[in-house]
Amino acid sequence: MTTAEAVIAAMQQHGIDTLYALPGVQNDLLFEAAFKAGDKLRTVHSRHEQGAAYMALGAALATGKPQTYAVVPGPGLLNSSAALLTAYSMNAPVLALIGQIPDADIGRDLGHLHEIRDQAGIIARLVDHSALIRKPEQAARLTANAIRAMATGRPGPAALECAIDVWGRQGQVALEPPRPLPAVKIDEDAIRRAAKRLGAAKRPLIVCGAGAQDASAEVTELSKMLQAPVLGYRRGRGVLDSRDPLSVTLPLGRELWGEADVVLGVGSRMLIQFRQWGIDKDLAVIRVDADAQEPGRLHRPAVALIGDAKPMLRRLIDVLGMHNAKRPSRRSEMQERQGAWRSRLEQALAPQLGYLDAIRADLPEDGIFVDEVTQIGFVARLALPVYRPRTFISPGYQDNLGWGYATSLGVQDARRDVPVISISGDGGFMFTANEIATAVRHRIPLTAVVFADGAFGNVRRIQQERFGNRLIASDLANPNFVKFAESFGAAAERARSPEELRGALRRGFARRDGPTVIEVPVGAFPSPWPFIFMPPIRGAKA
Ligand SMILES: Cc1ncc(C[n+]2csc(CCOP(=O)(O)OP(=O)(O)O)c2C)c(N)n1
Ligand SMILES: [Mg+2]
Repeated sequence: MTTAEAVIAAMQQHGIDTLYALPGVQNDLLFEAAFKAGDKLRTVHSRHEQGAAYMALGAALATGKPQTYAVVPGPGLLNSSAALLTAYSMNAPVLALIGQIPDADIGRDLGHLHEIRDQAGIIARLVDHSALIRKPEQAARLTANAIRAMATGRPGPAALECAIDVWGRQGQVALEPPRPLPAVKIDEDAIRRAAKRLGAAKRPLIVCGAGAQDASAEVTELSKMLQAPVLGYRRGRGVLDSRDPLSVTLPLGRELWGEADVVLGVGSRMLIQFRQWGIDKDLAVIRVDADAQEPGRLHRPAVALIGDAKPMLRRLIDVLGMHNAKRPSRRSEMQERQGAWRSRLEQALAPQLGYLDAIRADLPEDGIFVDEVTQIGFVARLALPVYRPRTFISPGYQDNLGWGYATSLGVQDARRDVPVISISGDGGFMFTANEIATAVRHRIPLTAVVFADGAFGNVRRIQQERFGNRLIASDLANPNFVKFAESFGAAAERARSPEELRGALRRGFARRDGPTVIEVPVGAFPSPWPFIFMPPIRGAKA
């Protein structure tokens, strides 16, 4: 086998069947191996390396499974780097295969095509696990190690470099079956302490982050046992079905934080809670996290349970059964409080809510919403009902403008069985609008909605409100998005109201052989920020 064939064989052994990629001479022999893999490996090529990397990220977020992208070194790597950074911050298992100049010349600064100083060092700052493949005999093992590292502890991306003259080298390759991940070690004493605290809590609250996405059943059961509201914002949405009155977002979550005596944080950094809302000695915090470093970063927890949320919460549920107090239902109280906040949101943010209601009405229960850094997105994080895990995909703390369209293509490519909606502003959409060509080429049936206000609207509003209307660098000259999308061969239409959007979405979701772009011309939206950046509600900031 060649090095490239060994990498692909190892990927296949680990269930990876798609390579998102943009080719170039350093990786020609990798693509030759991908060609030879035939039906066993789909190669989905993009029009810019950021597109390939965001697609791998989207596929990883939609499935929770490892995904791969391949790019040339130097500019190829750097073009993909914002997506790789986002994969790191989102703990997403994305494996980057990155080309290199001739093996013997790495580090010599000779001026080879795409040479970049210390590529390995740059990569090592972006991901926790990386390696350079130097011969075919190492290739399968290094690939397996990288894929394993992506799923071990706090998940995250990994990268493998391989030189132009190494991909094609032949050698004896021993393919080993994937090793099972180490079983989660459960600290029974810590579980007991957590169960006692929670069992005796008067007003418990559960805070979910992305690390809870695969523990939806357990969080739902705990919520019921404890009558504890479950707060999910951005990446924690959908863990508890929004139709459950105990499922809350901001700003009601902040009120509940202010009242709580015990909080169970599951797979969340809890930065908003500790840094914005405050903490005091009357609130005991229990953390469940795959990363042993995380729970103590901002505040010393009463109990830290280190390991994957699902097995950890399963055990906690078992033990809680022996310690839990009898509890009256909080259903009607929560229904009432949800209703009160909904009316306040409706008073302040009606234009955004109108569009979100239209989207929710036509997006099926298992359809996937991909968020962007745009006005509709900010309100979606607060108010779009989400019914299932992994159906609300939001960029997390990077909040990097322009991630949405290409990431959504990866989501839709990996989940062709459900409709996916991508929302963007006119600013963010143009970061990767070139990838409409990829959607057409690979018949990806994504429906994308572009809210066009002719501005980096968020920036403009800040300049209006805080800088005396001194507008700079925030107005946009837009294409006609309908004609633009049509010129690629995509279906496109314009919708001027929530009602028109509903019709357009229905047509988009029904079209399963190619992409749809819907332009929604809009004016300035009211500010959502008073509901997001809220003042402290207890104690001091951690
Ligand atoms: C990579 C990156 N660059 C810049 C920003 C700063 N930023 C935040 S929102 C925004 C404007 C968004 O404009 P648009 O996509 O049109 O959405 P709108 O606010 O108009 O709805 C900018 C420039 C960012 N979040 N990420
Ligand atoms: Mg805009």
